[in-house]
Amino acid sequence: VNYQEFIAKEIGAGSSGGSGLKEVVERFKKLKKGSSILLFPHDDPDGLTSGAILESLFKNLGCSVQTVILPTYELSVEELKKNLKGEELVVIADKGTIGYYDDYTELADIVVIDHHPSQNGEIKKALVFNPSRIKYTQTSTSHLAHMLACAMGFSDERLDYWALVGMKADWAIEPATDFVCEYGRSFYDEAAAEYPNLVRKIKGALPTIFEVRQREVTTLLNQIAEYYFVISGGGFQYYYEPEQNLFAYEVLKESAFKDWKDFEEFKSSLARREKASLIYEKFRRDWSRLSDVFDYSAAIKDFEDTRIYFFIGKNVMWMPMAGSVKLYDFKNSLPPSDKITDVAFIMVNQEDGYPSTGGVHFSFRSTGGKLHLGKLASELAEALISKYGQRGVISGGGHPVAAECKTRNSGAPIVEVIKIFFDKILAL
Ligand SMILES: [Mn+2]
Repeated sequence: VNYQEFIAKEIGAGSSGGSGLKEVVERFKKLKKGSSILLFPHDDPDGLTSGAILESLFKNLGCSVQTVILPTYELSVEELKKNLKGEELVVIADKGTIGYYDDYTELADIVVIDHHPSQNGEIKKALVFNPSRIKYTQTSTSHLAHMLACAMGFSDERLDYWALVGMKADWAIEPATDFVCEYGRSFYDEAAAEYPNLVRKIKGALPTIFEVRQREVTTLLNQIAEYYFVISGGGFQYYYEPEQNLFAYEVLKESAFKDWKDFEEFKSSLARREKASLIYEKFRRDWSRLSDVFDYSAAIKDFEDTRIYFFIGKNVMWMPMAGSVKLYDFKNSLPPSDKITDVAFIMVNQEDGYPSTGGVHFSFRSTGGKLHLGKLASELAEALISKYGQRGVISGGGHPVAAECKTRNSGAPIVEVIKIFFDKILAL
């Protein structure tokens, strides 16, 4: 099926067992010129590209859009109330499909566009477009936003490009190794044919943070996705300058799309490129120093087919990305065995500013296998919330092979938090 047919099929599936595309398209079709929208995109590259796509779509419909980018993943009721100025519709993008978002329907019409598995119960009142509501479906929110725009009859090359960057940054596609998630296949095949320079394999370049299965080839799309990952702080607030998430969003929106021939041409075409390259160069310097940070990791347990490794550190910037590289080193050095075929890596960082402005950050990564990391991360968050309260400040969840849990500025003491984690993991 081509992309248009794929979208038509998704709309045809409707609400009974569907992804929700139909209902959200119907709601968006009710928008009029001058309708006002409050948009909350996540502050990682997938969220920011989703935000740029949705903002373009709403502006194309003649609506006025207020976009609010916050450093937290879950949208709290306080932030909603603080920013809501009587807008007709609130759109929450790439910030989870969370049961308590239903409570927000008392304040405004709510649309959730997201690709994460549901957490804290099902959403029943707010409109949701999320194919993972039915069964776990790998994709990115940028792809879902692009589908919505297409279904509304709006598309251009910038939207295609943003969708690709978000998909790459969220690992929904890996052009360097020819991986494409099934749900994104029809879009990707058409986009790859239209923008061959973005996905052509490049040998001899520096491997990006996305080169974890191999280190020999990369693509321009990987380099661009890494660039936006770095200048946005990656949704982890790894900042060299204040509010880099807002800065990255401005760069994304103000830069024109061009059929760049290489990474240098891309960088020199960007809006606000001086500040952006200073941030990127600082990342490059720090990244090159990270190669031995995980040398003191330990295997703590085997769970069915998965060997679980553990690391704890302090002020380790870029931990989840560097850990993803280490994860495949672990997997490649597994002894041949029928039983253990996959590896999980659980990394803990005591963040800069702990305990007043930073907290404890758990990052979970696996190569596959039977351990569902998103479940583990959200169960850990629930255990911590039941002890320390502060839902939304303490949060956790994610995908089967990649998840996060953070205590932020809740003040939860790291020694206690680690103990709660080990009680959980050893009981598996
Ligand atoms: Mn995402």
